[in-house]
Amino acid sequence: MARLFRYALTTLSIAAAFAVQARDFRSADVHPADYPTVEAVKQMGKTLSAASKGKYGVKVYPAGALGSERDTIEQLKIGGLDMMRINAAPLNNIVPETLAISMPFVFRSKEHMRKVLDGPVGDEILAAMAPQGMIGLAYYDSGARSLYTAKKPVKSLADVKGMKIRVQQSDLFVAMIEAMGANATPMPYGEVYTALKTGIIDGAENNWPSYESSRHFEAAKYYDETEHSMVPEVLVFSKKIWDTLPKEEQEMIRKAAKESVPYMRKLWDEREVKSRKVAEAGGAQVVPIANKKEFQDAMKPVYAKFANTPKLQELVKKIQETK
Ligand code: GTR
Repeated sequence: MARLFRYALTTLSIAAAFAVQARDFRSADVHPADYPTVEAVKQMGKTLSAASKGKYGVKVYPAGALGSERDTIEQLKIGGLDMMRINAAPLNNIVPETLAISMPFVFRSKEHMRKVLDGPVGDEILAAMAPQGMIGLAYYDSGARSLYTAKKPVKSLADVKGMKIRVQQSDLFVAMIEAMGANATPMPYGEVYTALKTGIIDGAENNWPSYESSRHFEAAKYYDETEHSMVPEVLVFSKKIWDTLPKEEQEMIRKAAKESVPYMRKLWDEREVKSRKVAEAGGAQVVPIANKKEFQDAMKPVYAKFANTPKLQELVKKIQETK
């Protein structure tokens, strides 16, 4: 009898183990399925699934299926969305610390940027998201953003004057573009292609992979190499949902996110080269900027206005001092 009872118990616990439902965290991205950010989050899901023995995974909703970046911030804050991979710029107005890594020309190179993000400044900014209901997990690369324009190339600061340029939904980016003498038009990413095609805007600004994958190069053929910002991507988890998970599982998620970073960087480096080729083959013309310094000098009022607290000034200084 006792043996029978034990047998029944074992069978039950095996059944219970199998009954553990795999849960996929839903993650939003505005980029298409083959974009490095999307691929990297999928990779993170695989790592997480292995680490949690199938309890958790990640399902990415690409191509803006869950809305604009601003929409997904709102959903994530209330726990209607588990995760999002977004750019740091749309977080600028909500988490002021993100301004430091979004400032024009603050990073000297890709290596400098990676070093800062992998170090204490990067960690501090991720941690600053928590009071806003967001758990910053990791950063991904986003290369350098340059202007691209439809009707005429930009060779110098004077050429930007009076142009209507789309920017992300960030007051800092509005100020940056206005400091170049243009009129800034904030607008969700998904609306830019049509706005360029119909002439509502004269141009926009982004990195090579976005310029190519969004096909913006078809509507704005001059890629003007201003390289004015290297604002990175961030992987963010909903604090509302995070707080319901045990500590070991939170750590598992964080670890899986961090582990996807080198993979993403590899994909990114390859994609930057490939995207440039595709865009150029499709008619894009690279416009070199002979005097980048005049663009950098024009950003002084932007620093004065946005690096406007001791905290932000300290973060910017730490970034600049990172060797
Ligand atoms: C891209 C970035 C997106 C989005 C987009 C934009 O570089 O990866 O997350 O912010 O720029 O300009 O809206």
